[in-house]
Amino acid sequence: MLSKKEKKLIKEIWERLTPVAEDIGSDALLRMFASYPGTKTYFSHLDISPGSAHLCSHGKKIVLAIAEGAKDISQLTVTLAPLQTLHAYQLRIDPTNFKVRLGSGWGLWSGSELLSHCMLVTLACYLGSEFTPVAHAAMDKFLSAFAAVLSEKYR
Ligand code: HNI
Repeated sequence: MLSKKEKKLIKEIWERLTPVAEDIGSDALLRMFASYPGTKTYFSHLDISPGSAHLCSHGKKIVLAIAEGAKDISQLTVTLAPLQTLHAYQLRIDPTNFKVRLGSGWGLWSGSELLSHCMLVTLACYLGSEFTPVAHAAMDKFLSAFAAVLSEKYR
């Protein structure tokens, strides 16, 4: 659960990042493709090389969707309903498709969690010391909730 203060912080961070949505989104995507190559298979119809038009426009869409969700976190399931349907039914992004190493054992992370994780790293790089432990913890919770909603409908 996010406190009122955390929700405010998250909203402010994403508002601040909206003008650089393209940079943030494409950086997070490139990190996901590099660290978890299996995720690239969903994008075989697009040119996802660094700096490409597809990568930039897709990166921007992702960040704007996250920023929109951050405006009213209590309404996340409502705001994300169309994206949930798209990812679960049309794109069929399998939430258990990606096996990654977690600590000493193998764990299963959903695709959206992978992207959330990469997004955290991107934010840390971009925001530097502004990305305080408090902001990090709040963002982690928010992105996990976001990812959970996106993959919830997959059967
Ligand atoms: Ni995702 C399309 C947001 C995770 C694969 N995705 C979108 C769109 C948004 C979006 C916004 C554009 C919808 C539209 O055009 O109407 N995706 C997000 C967010 C996350 C996420 C916020 C995670 C937090 N998507 C993922 C993951 C994968 C993924 C993990 C696959 C590994 N998404 C796609 C694909 C498309 C897509 C594929 C369609 C791309 C296209 O343009 O054809």
